[in-house]
Amino acid sequence: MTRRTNVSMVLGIGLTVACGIAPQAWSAAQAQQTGQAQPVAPPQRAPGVVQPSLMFGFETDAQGWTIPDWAMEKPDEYFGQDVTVGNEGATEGNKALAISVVFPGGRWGGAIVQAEDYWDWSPHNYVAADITLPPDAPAGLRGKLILTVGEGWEWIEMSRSVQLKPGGTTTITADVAPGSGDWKKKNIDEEFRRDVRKMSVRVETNKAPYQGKIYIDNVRLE
Ligand SMILES: [Ca+2]
Repeated sequence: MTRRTNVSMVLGIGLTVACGIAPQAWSAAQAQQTGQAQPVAPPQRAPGVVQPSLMFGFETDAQGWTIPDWAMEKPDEYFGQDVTVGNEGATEGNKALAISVVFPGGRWGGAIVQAEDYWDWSPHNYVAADITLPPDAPAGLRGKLILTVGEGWEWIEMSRSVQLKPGGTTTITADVAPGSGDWKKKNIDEEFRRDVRKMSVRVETNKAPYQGKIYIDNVRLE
């Protein structure tokens, strides 16, 4: 929620950068008085007012989201069983994607689902998804977004994972603008968000056992 509020603020900086060096960054560099410090460029925001865009609401079906074959072939690491759509866990409309998982506990385990397409996210600065857990889910489950981008189909994970709340909804948001530090890749450029080919959600457990559902809804660009 705070991110949304911040967008107009950073937008202002982004527009200034388009005309030269941001005044804030320039004066900060001058304050160094060393003559060596370079102004740090803030992430370059999409110009104008960004209209949020719903990518996946799962109101009719799974919209192409599946467990990838490679994960099904690693039953000792990935414990997602199947993907369905139902009335539980919706944060947009009435339905959500539901992943059935059987985490054995005692060691790392993951469940991953993905969709594949060719997306140009240039008009947007953030990608977000709501993850909802039933009340009987254990504490300690974490989630992150993973993208596959560009001609080389490069797999790029978020640089952090987000703790998921049992019995509640957690929104995972990642910055996709050039200069973003939210990904395990340095020097995120404009091409990153211009050529996105897969989007995945991975939920992980370190030790907690869990047999039940994980819900995903309202996958969107902001
Ligand atoms: Ca929905």
